[in-house]
Amino acid sequence: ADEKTFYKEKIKKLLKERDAVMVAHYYTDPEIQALAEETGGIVADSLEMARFGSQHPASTLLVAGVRFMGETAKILSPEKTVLMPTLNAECSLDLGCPEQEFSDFCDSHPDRTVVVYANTSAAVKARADWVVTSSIAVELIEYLDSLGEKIIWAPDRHLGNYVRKQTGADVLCWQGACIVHDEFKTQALTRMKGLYPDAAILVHPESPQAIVDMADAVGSTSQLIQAAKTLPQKQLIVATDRGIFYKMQQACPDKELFEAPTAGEGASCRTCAHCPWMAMNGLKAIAEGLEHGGVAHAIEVDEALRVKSLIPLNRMLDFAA
Ligand code: CIZ
Ligand code: SF4
Repeated sequence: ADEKTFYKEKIKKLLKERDAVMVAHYYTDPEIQALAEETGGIVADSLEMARFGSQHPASTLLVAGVRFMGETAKILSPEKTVLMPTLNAECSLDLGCPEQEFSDFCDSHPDRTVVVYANTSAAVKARADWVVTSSIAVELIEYLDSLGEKIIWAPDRHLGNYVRKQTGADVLCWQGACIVHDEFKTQALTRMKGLYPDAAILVHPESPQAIVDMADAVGSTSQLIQAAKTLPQKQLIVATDRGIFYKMQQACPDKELFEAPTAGEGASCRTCAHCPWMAMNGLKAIAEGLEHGGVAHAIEVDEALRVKSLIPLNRMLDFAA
């Protein structure tokens, strides 16, 4: 506890000295989210993180999340210093969609509009017509479908399938997956629902289709927090990273939240509903990032690439506005 207090105080001091503000994702650990709130920063999904960071007057952004979130912040705010606790916080969706292979895939379907999830590298964004987050995915694909466009969707196949089903659009999916959401298991979820028959099931659409099919509410992180508030049920089984419980419990303190099960009987669970890369954003790493900056912590994006990736990102922000 003393060590935690030490680092929290140090972070508060460094944030002031550096004219920095914390931008944290819902999936970071509760104490990180609490610190972001306490110091005037924000806890949000990747769309809101991007917007908040670009509009905030601070000259330095400390992004507690994974690398693509830091990159997005830098693309939108090149004049700002963007620091991360570690540059090794990856994302299986980003890793599973390498630039060259993706570009070749797009080249072989030149008639399709390229829509990529925010969980991608700057290089993959630069190849896209649109960037999208899960909070606006269905609306955007509906809109593109109404224009008669055929879609390439990358990288998350579950979210792509979900969007296809919701909109009826012609969607060709890249076959990526989130290692956290991919682990939710239907048999175990059915058993859990048996234990809590009155509970509502809330599901992020990066989860497998069979899990989505069991849901009372499907949505992005911010949409799930909203659903938790508005659904009448007092017990909620939640299939997304358990980091979200911090803000969800704040939003509905009277409700009981359960983690959806991540492994079938006998199977071992690799991630247990918590992203190992999000978990790298600890207090010590944040303090070090703010203190040292430099190549180990500062996000840089090549200027030509930045300008290219800014186009589909701005389309997303304009569409979502
Ligand atoms: O799974 C993720 O990393 C999410 C939900 C990102 C986001 O859009 O906030
Ligand atoms: Fe990527 Fe999944 Fe981690 Fe989100 S939770 S950063 S999608 S690996």
